[in-house]
Amino acid sequence: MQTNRVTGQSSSVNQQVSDPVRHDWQREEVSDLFAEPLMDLLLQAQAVHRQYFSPNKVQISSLLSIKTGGCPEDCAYCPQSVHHNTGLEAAKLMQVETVVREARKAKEAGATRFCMGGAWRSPKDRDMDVICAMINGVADLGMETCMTLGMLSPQQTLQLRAAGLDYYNHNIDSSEEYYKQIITTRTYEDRLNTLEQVREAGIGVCSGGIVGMGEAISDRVDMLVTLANLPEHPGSVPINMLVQVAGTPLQHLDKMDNFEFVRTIAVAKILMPASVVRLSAGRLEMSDEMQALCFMAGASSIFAGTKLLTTENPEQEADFELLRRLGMTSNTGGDKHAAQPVI
Ligand code: SAM
Ligand code: DTB
Ligand code: SF4
Repeated sequence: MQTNRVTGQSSSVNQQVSDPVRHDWQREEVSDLFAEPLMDLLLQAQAVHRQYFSPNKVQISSLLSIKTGGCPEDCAYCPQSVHHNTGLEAAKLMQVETVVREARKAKEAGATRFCMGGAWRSPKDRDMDVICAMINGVADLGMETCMTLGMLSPQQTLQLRAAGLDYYNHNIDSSEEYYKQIITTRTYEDRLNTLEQVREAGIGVCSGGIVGMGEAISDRVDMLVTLANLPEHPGSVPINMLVQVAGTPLQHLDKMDNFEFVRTIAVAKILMPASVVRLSAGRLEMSDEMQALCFMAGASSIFAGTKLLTTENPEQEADFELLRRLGMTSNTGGDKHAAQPVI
């Protein structure tokens, strides 16, 4: 057994720190990672993170719902589904100027990536020109662009690529097994097919999931193994803590153990060391200390701004104050690709 050059420790699991980026993760070894003592897991994840990223930097993204509510899909977590009575007011596709105005505000507030979300099963072909104009308008501000619009046809994927879209967000959400209990109107395979199409078109992939939906640890293992064994690791891996919205079927679930959430971030980082793991939805419910543990576990990106898509997010002042107290800085300035890995 060798001593790891980064952690100075000598377990077989710790040896993974110096492994190159892998695509052959086995469920058993990933289950073992989840079962590590928390401090060992955190140390490994932080060591892996430091091999690829500047450890005291956080990238800031900002979200905008460009088409809200009225979605025909039945995702049990989502306030935007027509199947749930959440009292959300639906809104049609926004105008390009409104979107660019919001992106400019987000840039001024320190965001380097602007993520636009549409509550669709898949976008309509007739909306694609407007969507591409949004991409152009936001890119002209010098920001990275991200869209999340549901399933895409091959032609729509190419249109997004031609418009210069940097990232497409499409979450696998959970394990294949648990997915069936959360969504019945599409399959896991549908999800993987869209991801493949996006990847093959050369658009950056942003894909992660939600924890705290009542899934077992083995579902978190399977979700992360699926992501890590894709032909390429997603460039961004958002880990969302379920936001329990009144009127959705998941509203009354018991809250998950915070440390289990931190573990999910840490394991995502160890499996996909060169990817940006994003501490995504659910931060409003998290203490400063918990968020600090998530950064320790290798999260290096957050959504800033008081709104996610339809639910609340912390005040930006509070976020900057937290980063200041932790001696961390954000990659402000709006330069494209500002959150680069260190190697
Ligand atoms: N309709 C498109 C789709 O589902 O791919 C794009 C928008 S959808 C709202 C984007 C992602 O938001 C979902 O895949 C899910 O992971 C996340 N999300 C939605 N509701 C959430 C909630 N209540 N808590 C945490 N994440 C949520
Ligand atoms: C992601 O993984 N999380 C963001 C973004 N990608 C699109 C969305 C979170 C949505 C939380 C619920 C809401 O605000 O509607
Ligand atoms: Fe629709 Fe996306 Fe919400 Fe599912 S997650 S209901 S597809 S908006």
